Amino acid sequence: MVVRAPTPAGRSSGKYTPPVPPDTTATAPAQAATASAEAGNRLVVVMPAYNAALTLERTYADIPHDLVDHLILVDDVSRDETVAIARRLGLQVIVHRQNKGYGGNQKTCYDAALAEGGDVVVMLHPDYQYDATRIPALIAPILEGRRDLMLGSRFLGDPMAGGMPKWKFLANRFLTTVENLAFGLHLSEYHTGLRAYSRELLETIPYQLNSDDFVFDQELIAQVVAAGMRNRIGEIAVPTRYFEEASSVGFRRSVVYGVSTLRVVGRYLLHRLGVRRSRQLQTRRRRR
Ligand SMILES: Nc1nc2c(ncn2[C@@H]2O[C@H](COP(=O)(O)OP(=O)(O)O)[C@@H](O)[C@H]2O)c(=O)[nH]1
Ligand SMILES: [Mg+2]
Repeated sequence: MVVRAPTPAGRSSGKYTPPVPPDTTATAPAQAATASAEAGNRLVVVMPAYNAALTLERTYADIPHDLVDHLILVDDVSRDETVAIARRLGLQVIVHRQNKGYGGNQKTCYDAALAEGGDVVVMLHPDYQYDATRIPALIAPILEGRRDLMLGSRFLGDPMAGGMPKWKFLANRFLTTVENLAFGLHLSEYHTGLRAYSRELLETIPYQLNSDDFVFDQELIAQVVAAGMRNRIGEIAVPTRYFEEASSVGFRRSVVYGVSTLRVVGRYLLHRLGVRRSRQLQTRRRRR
């Protein structure tokens, strides 16, 4: 069921976009974001939500609304007031009939963002864990045409200072090392809940074939690498906060996630070596 809330006045679609001269100089992130937004790039923010009532308003308040054209929240059958709060805030709200999981939720998010004409799509967890005021810096390299996937990294800063438990820190370091070796990348982490994508990337990658569970995020990065877009991935530092509502994934689920991530790496390597081709790792269409 798709429910569209009215768009609050003064924001979003239909705004006048004055012509701007071509930008030939390197710009600060906020300036670059503003200039490109004025040049007609449509920024859509998606929030995959599950029981986010206690944190949604705070997350929403930190979003740089002057840059954002459209906001979508996909609710995965929350048992709290997430949907009512999202509607009150004026978001487009899509409600799953059944709980599909974190990956299934993101599939709906990206389908909806593309249908809404997003040129740049930001995925933000609505649990107030990631500093949403960093969105301008996150999207700047995409708007400038230098990147197609941007990750907001906790590990370029000090995640333990933000309260990340030590065992999560160590597990993240281990998985990141394995993934970097397999994918030929030098990322500081792969497991963040603040990301930005270009439209071209979302149209190239068959994300619909991915898992409905948390490992969706890792499969997507494997797909980007397999599509030959390794050098189109970038990252910036994003401060994070750890508190009860921001972190529901416990030890058992994390172990399942870790094993699933290693399986993704294995599948990628077999595909690369031509031992077992994976349809999931083939592109939906040729890149421009
Ligand atoms: N769709 C769906 N999303 C979930 C579920 N459990 C957690 N999430 C979402 O997944 C994201 C990451 O979970 P979270 O508990 O914050 O993980 P952590 O911050 O890495 O410990 C959050 O935005 C949650 O709302 C679930 O069962 N289904
Ligand atoms: Mg979280």
